[in-house]
Amino acid sequence: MQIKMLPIVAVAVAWVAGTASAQDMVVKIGHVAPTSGGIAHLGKDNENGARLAIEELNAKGVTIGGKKAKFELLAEDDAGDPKQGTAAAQKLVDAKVNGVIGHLNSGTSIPASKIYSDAGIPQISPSATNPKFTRNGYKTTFRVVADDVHLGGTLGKYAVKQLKGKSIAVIDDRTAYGQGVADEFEKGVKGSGGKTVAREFTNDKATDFTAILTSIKAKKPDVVFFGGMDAVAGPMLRQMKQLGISAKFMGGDGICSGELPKLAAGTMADDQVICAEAGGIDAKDAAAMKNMETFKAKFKTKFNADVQIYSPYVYDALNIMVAAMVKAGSAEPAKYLPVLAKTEGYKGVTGTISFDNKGDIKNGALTLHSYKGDKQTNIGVVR
Ligand code: ABU
Repeated sequence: MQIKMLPIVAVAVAWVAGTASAQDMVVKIGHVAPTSGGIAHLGKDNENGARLAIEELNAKGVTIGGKKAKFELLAEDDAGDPKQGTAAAQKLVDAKVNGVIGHLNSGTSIPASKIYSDAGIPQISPSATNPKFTRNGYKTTFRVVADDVHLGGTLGKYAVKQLKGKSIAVIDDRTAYGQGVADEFEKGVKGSGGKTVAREFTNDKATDFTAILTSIKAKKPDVVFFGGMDAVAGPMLRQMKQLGISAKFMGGDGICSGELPKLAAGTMADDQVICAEAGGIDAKDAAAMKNMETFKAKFKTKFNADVQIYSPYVYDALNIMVAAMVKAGSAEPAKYLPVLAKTEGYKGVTGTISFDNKGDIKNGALTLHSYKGDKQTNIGVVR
């Protein structure tokens, strides 16, 4: 065997570098959202929340079990499609990620949760609100937002009690999220003594709602609820205006974006739209509001974009996962998962986060918003 001799200086440098890298560890965090398709603007918002968290963690320097951690983001696009969602999940499992933040949609997060559970990899969704997500008994599944029972039920009650809706129409996009939140909204309306006069459906890629809106118009609704995302709600609002339907328009977190006024092309009247973010902080909590403003300013500086909906929730979810790794002294899923499950009182930019025994946020907040012109306005936090 021929031994190639290195100059002494090179040997010394290699030894130092070798020592340093032996003490370092790479922690791979998977992220999945639709960064293509109709809600790509929301998917990119989520992904940027993860990028900001990773960049800060690497800049700060985090030690896990005595080793300096270098965090890497493995970002996947599932296009909001359940099949692509499971393919993305399998790809991340094969890449041996230490944890996953995502997916954005309930329709992708739910089937993907089985894949992560089978692999023992913790998954925190920052935005999937269908209650089934955390009700399959998987120990690896968590979310940092309130669910559709809370969202739909609260909005249904609001439609009857606050808006005094007498003739309420409901439309959904037949996705796991849209149909589920619309069902809960209907229950909330009925539970508050109100009445729904129409139930119609479309799909999450539709652009023409003339037939269902014409049918709804005949029922003279004073409130229209839409279970679905902003990319469909925007054109629906445009067509409501064209058809002369001036009813209040309500929706869950999926329509509650900064982009909605643009998607509706300026057809939203002031205070016509009421939506609920599936989390949020009380405007009276000055310190929490300041933290959120700081987050939004950092986000704007880094990405030259405003927060849409979920990027602060992604940011918190990723930091909660890393905090559990630090506390457990290990980034191995089996070692930090029990610590993650016991997360209690984590102070994030979206508020205080604790998990219950299903992996749901305890005492999750909702923030009701409306719009004036192209600006979102805050109505208030309800729990
Ligand atoms: N929560 C609304 C958007 C994501 C989802 O649940 O499908």
